[in-house]
Amino acid sequence: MNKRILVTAALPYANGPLHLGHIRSTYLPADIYARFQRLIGNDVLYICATDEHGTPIVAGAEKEGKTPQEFVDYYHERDEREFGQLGFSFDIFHRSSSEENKKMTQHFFEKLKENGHIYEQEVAALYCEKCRRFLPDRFVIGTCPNCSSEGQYSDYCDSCSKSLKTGEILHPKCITCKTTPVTKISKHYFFRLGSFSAKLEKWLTTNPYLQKEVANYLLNWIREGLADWDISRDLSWGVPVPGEKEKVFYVWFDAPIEYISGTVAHTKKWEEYWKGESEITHFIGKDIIYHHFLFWPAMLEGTQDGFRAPDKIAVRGYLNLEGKKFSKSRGWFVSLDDYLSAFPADYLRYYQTSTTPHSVTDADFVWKEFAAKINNELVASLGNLIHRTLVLLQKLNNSTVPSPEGLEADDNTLLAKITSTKEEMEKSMLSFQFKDAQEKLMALSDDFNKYLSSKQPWKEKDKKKINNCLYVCTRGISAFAVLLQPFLPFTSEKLAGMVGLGEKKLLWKDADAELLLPGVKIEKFEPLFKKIEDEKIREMENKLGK
Ligand code: B3M
Ligand code: ZN
Repeated sequence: MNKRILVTAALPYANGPLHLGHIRSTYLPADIYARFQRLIGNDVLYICATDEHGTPIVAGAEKEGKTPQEFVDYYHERDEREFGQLGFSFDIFHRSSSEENKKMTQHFFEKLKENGHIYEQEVAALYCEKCRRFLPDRFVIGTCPNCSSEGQYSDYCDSCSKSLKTGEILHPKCITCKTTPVTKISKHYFFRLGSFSAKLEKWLTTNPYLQKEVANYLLNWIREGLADWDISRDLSWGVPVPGEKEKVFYVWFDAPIEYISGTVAHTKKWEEYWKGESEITHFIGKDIIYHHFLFWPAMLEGTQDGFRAPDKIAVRGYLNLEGKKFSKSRGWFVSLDDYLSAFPADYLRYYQTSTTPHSVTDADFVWKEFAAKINNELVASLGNLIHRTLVLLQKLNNSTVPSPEGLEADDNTLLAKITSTKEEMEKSMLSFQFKDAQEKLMALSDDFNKYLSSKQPWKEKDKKKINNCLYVCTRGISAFAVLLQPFLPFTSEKLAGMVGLGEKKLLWKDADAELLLPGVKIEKFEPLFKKIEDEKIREMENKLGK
């Protein structure tokens, strides 16, 4: 039976270039999952978009002398292109500033208000009389009360790495005109998150798919008491609050709603995915747990409009770069652009998956490790196996897939191994254990290499034995063309094309079937992977910190 599966990946802020950390925690695992679900025949939608509101975007645009619209247009287009180059198979890559999202966000607000989950309260906020506007944290600089460092944002000191509360900063100034702001009262809208505590606690303790380590963390927060959320901002860029002038929703209010709005923009049947029988799965990094496990389910439930809390949320940890935090300002950074101009997308996919278990543990991106993984595993095992097989087929059987005849025990054992690998991988994939699944795939490649080395068909005199060995190896090739798809889509496409399976719709269940029929000719082929040279790695290492 076909299941409906909705997959989302956290929306990247349209305020800077994507880097390798984003890929590992979110977009790659979500893509592997979406591709796999399609391969097993499910009805999948993979939704993503740029997150285009919020003060960092307004601040970023001002700094570059652009309008917020121009600023987000640039990053939306750039993110979409780079994600495409990495093979991310979104059904739609939408935008949180869209008409659909404006409508849906306002609808959520109206429903939540109607149901008594929103209240108004006056708040004291900093206001610049010269610029005639309220100043969000990012628009106020001053002296850090902890380390006396000057020119710090009012919410965070970059020099002592401490978060600051509103009003704590000393000698506050407007970032634009350097005037000292005044305090002014402003009406804000609050969402009663606290009143959802019991419901959220129940959901966290009974949903079997949530990671235990994450759920426990959240239960502690709930027990400490959840504060209500101020969901409005005095700003002109964002989704307007109905009935208000110069007030928009807080970016974290409209951003998750865009998961729905993107679906609306993609299909008229959006309600089947969000309200009907379906599996709603979010992929996120661990820094946004609070928003997705508390705020978002409460918003969904609070509408009483047929929405429900997500079914699954896969959370992953951060990525460091050569032992240190990514930092664009310090040049300790590898943008996607830098990566893609040096190496194939599939190499990154392979390496990142190999360092990412289904947990919140952090990982380190190390150029030398990256090269070793590619060279020792993709090149030396899988690439070598496929190339050796095709060369032997050419030399020993006129490039033609032979007919098997009287297969022996070791031949059959290996064929059975394809089936068991497929089944075990499937279990891992369904439980988000993509690293394990990829390792199983590579173990199969190692088994094939061992088989080929012990069979030595190039030395064999018995034509029947040669044919059987070549036949078994071609079964391996077609299996890899299928099983590689979620992980290395470009490679699997190339491989399928090379062996004449390019036109065929390959399904997961057929991985252990005889896809390459005896008599089929495979004449044109080339190595799937290229060895990474030390020189190239040194070049990448030398770019860091500059
Ligand atoms: N734009 C990015 C982040 O904090 C943020 C995610 C929104 S998901 C609805 O990683
Ligand atoms: Zn000002």
